Amino acid sequence: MEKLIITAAICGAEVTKEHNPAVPYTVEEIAREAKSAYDAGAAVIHLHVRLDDGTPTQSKERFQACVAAILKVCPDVIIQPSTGGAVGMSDLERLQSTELTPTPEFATLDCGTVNFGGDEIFVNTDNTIFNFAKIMKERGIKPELECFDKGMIDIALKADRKGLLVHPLHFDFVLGVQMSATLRDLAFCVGSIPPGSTWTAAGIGRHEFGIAAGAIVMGGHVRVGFEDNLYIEKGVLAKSNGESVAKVAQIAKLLGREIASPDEAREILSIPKR
Ligand code: KMH
Ligand code: ZN
Repeated sequence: MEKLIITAAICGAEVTKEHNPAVPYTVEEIAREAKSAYDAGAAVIHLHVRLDDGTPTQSKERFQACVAAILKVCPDVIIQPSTGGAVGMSDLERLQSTELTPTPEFATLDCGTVNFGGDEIFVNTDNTIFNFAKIMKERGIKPELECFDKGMIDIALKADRKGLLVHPLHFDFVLGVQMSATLRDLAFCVGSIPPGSTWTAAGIGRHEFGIAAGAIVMGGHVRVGFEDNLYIEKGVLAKSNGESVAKVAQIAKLLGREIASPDEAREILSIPKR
């Protein structure tokens, strides 16, 4: 089986130090968490950034500073900035992460509107999605097609039919926000994507490691990290993102799947090395 790409979602936009004191806010903390994940086997860092007080931001300058700090300690890692940002941000605000220098090689593209808990709605209209896809294609950024529900795969395929995506496609199935975190749902998602596509699965909260194990066995890739789950086991907070990545690497080892380096991940994802 193909080597396993581990993505570490080290920060997110919703979790805070009140939830887990190791959640990074400052540039230094973000670099520390990225390095802990990289050292444990992460090839990709899914990146949100914050102001020093923890407020989520899509500021280009803040992204630029965090990317530079991460690359200093993880020189070959793939950085995947979020274009989702936080609930309520405008499209223009969110798109700042596609305007970095050098241009990111990878970024998320959220493929639909999601109920984000309580009264929160993460809005992605068709026009937003198609516009983001167009901009990412023009800038040569590989999109990770984030699907929080099964119908979002169909929206991604609509963008594909419009010629807005470059093959092979890469999907991230996020299970446990809107669609249930079951292997039945994951299998449906995997069976719904074009042949030759690659995919990652992210299980939210207590589903993180079960979904990771399922994805490892099914030949997909895995995302873990504080954005998705703050715990290493029931009732025990993870000390770092590295601890969560190391647990996935251990599961992969037990199941006989090797871990991909960043360059191997580029090859698997068809991301040209710059
Ligand atoms: N923070 C969520 C509202 C992404 O990174 O593209 C959106 C999110 C998805 O995390
Ligand atoms: Zn995210």
